[in-house]
Amino acid sequence: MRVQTLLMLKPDAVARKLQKQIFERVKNAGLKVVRERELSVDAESAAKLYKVHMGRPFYPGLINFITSGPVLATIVEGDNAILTIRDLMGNTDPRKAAPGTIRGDLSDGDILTSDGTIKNLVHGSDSLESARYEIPILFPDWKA
Ligand code: 3AN
Repeated sequence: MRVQTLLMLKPDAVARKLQKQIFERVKNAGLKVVRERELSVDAESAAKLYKVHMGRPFYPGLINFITSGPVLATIVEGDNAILTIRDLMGNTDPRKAAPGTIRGDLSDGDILTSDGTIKNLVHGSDSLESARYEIPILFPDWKA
């Protein structure tokens, strides 16, 4: 099924200028970046985006990290885009991410923020429901 998902390059990926390498992988997986927008995530959007993690020990650090610098928000489209992007990203912890994945190949070893949050380059929606919730937070004019 042709679907759209949110792929967000986090502040570490933007700071390291990994956009081209990541987009190349998206393209090679048969998917297309249909929208892109560099922005600073404000506290309100960050709280919406990470609502499911509220109350977890790493939540404050996660909010700090995601608001610490510009992100590159993208909408990626294609057959099975949600699962394909999740596979491309690799394990949440880059130390456990397989070779061939974005996190496995592109992490530089500097993966923890000063407060212990994992910096892992990218975020991708984990379900159709999450994509429909997350995309309009960063693309307010998006229609499902
Ligand atoms: P993913 O990004 O692989 O979907 P989630 O959604 O479970 O993983 O976690 C969201 C973000 O929260 C992660 N990308 C990471 O930055 C941070 N995070 C998750 N688990 C931990 C943890 N145990 N310790 C520190 N940070 C974490």
